[in-house]
Amino acid sequence: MKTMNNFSDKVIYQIYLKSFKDSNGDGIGDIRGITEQLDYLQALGVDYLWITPFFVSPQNDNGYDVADYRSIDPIFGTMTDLEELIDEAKKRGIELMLDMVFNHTSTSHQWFQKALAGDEKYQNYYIFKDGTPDQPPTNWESKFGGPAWEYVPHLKKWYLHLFDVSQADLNWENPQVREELKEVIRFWKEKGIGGFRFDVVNLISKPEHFENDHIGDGRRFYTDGRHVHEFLKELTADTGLDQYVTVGEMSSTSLDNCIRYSSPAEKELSMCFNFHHLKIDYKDGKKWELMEPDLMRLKGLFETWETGMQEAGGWNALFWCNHDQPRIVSRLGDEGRYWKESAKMLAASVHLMRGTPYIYQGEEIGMTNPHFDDIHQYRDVESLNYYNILLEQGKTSREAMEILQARSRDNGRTPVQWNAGENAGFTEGIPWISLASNYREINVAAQMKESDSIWAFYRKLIRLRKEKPVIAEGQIAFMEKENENVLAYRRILGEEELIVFNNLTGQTTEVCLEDSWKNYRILLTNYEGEESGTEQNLKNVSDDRWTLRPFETLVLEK
Ligand code: TEU
Ligand code: CA
Repeated sequence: MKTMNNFSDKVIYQIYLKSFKDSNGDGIGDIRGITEQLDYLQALGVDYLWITPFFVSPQNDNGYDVADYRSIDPIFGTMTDLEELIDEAKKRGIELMLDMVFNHTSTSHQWFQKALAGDEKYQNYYIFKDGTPDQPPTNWESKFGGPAWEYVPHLKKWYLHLFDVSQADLNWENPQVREELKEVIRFWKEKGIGGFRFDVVNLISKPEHFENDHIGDGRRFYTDGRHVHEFLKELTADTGLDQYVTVGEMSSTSLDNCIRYSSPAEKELSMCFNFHHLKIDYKDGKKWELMEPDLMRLKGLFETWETGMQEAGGWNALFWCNHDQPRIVSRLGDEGRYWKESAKMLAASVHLMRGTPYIYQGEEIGMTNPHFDDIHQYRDVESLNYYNILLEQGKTSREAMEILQARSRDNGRTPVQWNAGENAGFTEGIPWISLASNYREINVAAQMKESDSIWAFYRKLIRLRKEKPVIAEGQIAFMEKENENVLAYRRILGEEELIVFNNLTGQTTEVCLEDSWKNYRILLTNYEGEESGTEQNLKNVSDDRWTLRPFETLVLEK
């Protein structure tokens, strides 16, 4: 039986396979590359590796366009390589979590190919609508830009694609589709996979009637759709997924729905990703318009989601970074003077909350955005589409480039910087995407040598979660609510208590101290040379105010 305690002290590490480690010199990260680095991951202390899709795919969306759910794309290796990885990982106490892209398949998938050939059974696997070329069924937009429908002249039908034109949405209303997908889960369970991530799984249930959206891009008609909870319950019950760690990626979702997706009593999923906290620098909610981060909004969202999930028994996935996001140190931290402090502060601020922390490859060494300044350096289909859309909207190429430098998904996809050698030790060939040029300073080898590196700090946070039940299971309550500069909360479990302050800014700032806290010990700070001073406390402080330094994290323990 799944209980929250089975995974509350676990930490999950995300591997974007293409950019993690290349073992054979073709410039593309691969499964054997992960196996080579298992000792590194064990030293860091993570429990699960979420690996982005390695299934056979045309790679139009780097593997999120799956053409065969049961086979490994040869560019990433073989089934034998994967079996070896599973075994070697288990030896180190690490489980694999696979990425199930079940909202859509590649149009190269044989189901779609049969549909195109006229087979009605397989047309019912997708969302085809009769029509004429001049009139798409609705005015919905693809999340990668342009219309969400594509016309197939010889069928006289349109098909729905919420993402790229080569990613056709599956018809979950068709029970045969649901059975096919359950078989995929059973197949990977047999191989010894320990968990699953479900890509945009809150988009799987489309409406009964398709209508135009006059106020948005169509998402309100299919997000957290009418049968999504039933479908997830059925998938979980019929494949025994409640015994596994599962996480759903929830696009533009709501708290109420995420409570249902993740409450143990509902038996849907273990936890949810939501992205509201990563839109606090979107001007008017638009990803492709820049704005300074709204820190009050960030704090408000954390409070709403943390306390809302806690009250109703839901569970959050905690994260800043993934393969779709720019690097957090470049976004909310400081790439210069306070690079190290800000990277550590950002780490502490989410790792000490209630939920399961995710670390995205390279985050643990403070990797930054690459600041590509030539469109030819970009690889991502979304970035390339939007570059053109921005130009069409009248932006200059320089303005469009500035936006990509801040917002492109490729910012998080540059190769992991392993060492100061050629190509940062990622490949002996030509990397499929350029490296960030700072790899001689920022790399794993350098960080592992240094006792108070960002890497060492992440390792400490992972260890603390395992040592201190108050981190894994404690209640959370937010403090300093009116203070724009500081994200602060307390964690409580029985007699155990933590007080956590994070200065989100590059300036000094003050927080309120309660008298009793002055006897608490300092569990953690992120300033050089002070992290091991655990017997210190604030006893001699006479004031009820305390000054935090730029990007300082201060954690007091009762
Ligand atoms: O992403 C879903 C998603 O909606 C966003 O992350 C999206 O890429 C971004 O907001 C667009 O601005 C998932 C995967 O994580 C992503 O890599 C895939 O491209 C996408 O689904 C389609 O499978
Ligand atoms: Ca390779």
